[in-house]
Amino acid sequence: MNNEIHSVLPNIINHTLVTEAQYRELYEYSLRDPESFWGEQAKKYITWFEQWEKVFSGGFDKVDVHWFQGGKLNASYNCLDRHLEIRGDRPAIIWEGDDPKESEIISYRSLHEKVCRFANVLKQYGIKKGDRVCIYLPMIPEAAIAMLACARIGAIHSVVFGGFSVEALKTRIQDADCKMVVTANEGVRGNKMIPLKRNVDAALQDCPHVNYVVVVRRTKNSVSWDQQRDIWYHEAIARVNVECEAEIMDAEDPLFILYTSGSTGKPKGILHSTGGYLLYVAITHHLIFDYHEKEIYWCTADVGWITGHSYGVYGPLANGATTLLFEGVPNYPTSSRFWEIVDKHSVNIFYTAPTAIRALRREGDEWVTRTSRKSLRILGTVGEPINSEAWEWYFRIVGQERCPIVDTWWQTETGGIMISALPGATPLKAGSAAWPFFGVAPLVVDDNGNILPEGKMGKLVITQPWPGMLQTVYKNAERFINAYFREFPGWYLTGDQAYRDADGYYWILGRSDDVLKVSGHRIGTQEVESALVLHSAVSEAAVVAKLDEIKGQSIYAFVTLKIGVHPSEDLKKELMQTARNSIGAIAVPETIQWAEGLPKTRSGKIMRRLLRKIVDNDLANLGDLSTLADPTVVDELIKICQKK
Ligand code: 7RM
Repeated sequence: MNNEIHSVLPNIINHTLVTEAQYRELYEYSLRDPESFWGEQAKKYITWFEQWEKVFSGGFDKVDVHWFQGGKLNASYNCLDRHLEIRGDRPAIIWEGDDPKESEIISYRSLHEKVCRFANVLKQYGIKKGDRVCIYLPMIPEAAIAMLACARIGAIHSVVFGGFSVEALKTRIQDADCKMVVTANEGVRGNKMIPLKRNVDAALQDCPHVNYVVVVRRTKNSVSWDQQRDIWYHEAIARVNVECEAEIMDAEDPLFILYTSGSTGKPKGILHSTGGYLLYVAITHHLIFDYHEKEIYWCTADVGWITGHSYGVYGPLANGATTLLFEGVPNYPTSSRFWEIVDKHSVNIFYTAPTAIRALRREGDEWVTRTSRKSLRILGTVGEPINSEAWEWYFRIVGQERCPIVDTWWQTETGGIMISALPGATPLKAGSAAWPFFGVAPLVVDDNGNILPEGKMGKLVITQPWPGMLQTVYKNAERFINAYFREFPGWYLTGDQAYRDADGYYWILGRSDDVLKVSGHRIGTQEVESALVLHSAVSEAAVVAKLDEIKGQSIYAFVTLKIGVHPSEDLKKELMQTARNSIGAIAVPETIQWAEGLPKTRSGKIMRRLLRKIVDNDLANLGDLSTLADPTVVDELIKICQKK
């Protein structure tokens, strides 16, 4: 992808926390003696009620990893209480509403009080340590408050992105067996209303274990109400005490579940721990964003994704930072919105996704250059590879060639950033995520697990445990092993393709499995296929990625209709609606291609590899066709795809 660019950008700032030489020394130490390294960091970054007995034990061979066993702490205490004395009046959250006229600043003291109150509400309605609470909220302070309130009493939150459909919400509530849902009457994004409460009502028809629904009143519009089950957030918090002691949690007690797509089956409930996770997001937030006291930090990700969890809420708050939460979208009211917010709140560190950068670049420089952005110091990206045009634009136009860019590679499963530059310590190469973070041991291997030389593309694996890693797949230990440790026993399989260059920089090229990244959103091809075949007209569907200039990838669906069904534009629309209903707007195929037949192996497996090549018009590299059950299918598909 970007392998032609090898220009190393000299450092434009100094990382005052770590230098390049220190990075190298510390990195080597962190791998040689992880116990000492992580033990020291755990003392530095986290306030423990009781110290651990062992920093870590077990390993990837038996997949029996434990971090900080015996240690006691509370994530909400670390994000709130311990900051009160030194920075109680400093802003913890700056909230910027969808409407530019709406914003709010919440101090650490005030956030602490709000969290304690809501924690008492949770208790009042029967939520106990270990219970699961579903949070289906827009980007409003109550999302962070609800997360921290769960953490405070030891309940496990499962945040579901507000853009997910009724069906997707339902299956997530059921899988985690949630006892409560926290939602809003409506969400507001780009001046459009999102019927969150209505979706919850519909989902709960099939969720008998949910006893209560707490509803934040975000808009004035009324919603239907179940007197026995529904509770207004503002009424409930007014009725309870402001004091709520933080529960003493084990380092290995789960903090949250977050569902993410895999290459097969339904989304997986990724389970994260309290101690290891919090330490990992705190240290990475501090060092990778070079965070300094009193700086304003903004991560644009929704709390419904891991980036919102780790770098919108837990990482920054654990470090006593000011984190900005934005309810809206980059192009409302205009395409200047991001940069207007940067100026309005004097944002110093800005972290977003390549897809947003590309979309804004297309709108023209004028939207950016009319703003000052002088407060900006560091820029970050995450979610997918960043192409060189987008990188250059971000660097030159947004950052005025003053701000280093940290291209951060990581996953829902890794908890925090795994490969990234340390701004000012790592010379930058546009398009490369650069070097592994402390304690992270990546390797690029071929399909047989042979270590590949520099410059050779292969599968990216991680060979040593790190504190932020997932504990398991919720209630599915077998799937945990199969998805991450089966292909190469002893190593964690990332599912990404990458290579390492001669300077030790990692270049992440995309997924090596059937997972898509559409506008940075992770979607399993099989999920979309399962959605499409729900339609009575569909016999079979195969979904692949098509390169997209803005979204990175778009969903391209090959659909075989049942005998006697006639293809039509209306039917295409129905199928798109089926995907929307079953998953959400992010899963709607950009293209639906009718196909008489799909290329299959003789054992009946769809050869998506071939479909990808056909979609990308890479016909010279179709590869071995001898395993095809019916080779004429391929010729037929090439013909119809080329007609477009
Ligand atoms: C944080 C997040 C994970 C997948 C991962 C990659 C891709 C993420 C980068 C990237 C290239 C990056 N979690 N990915 N960051 N690819 N460069 N800097 O996105 O679970 O939703 O997705 O995202 O394929 O495996 S995620």
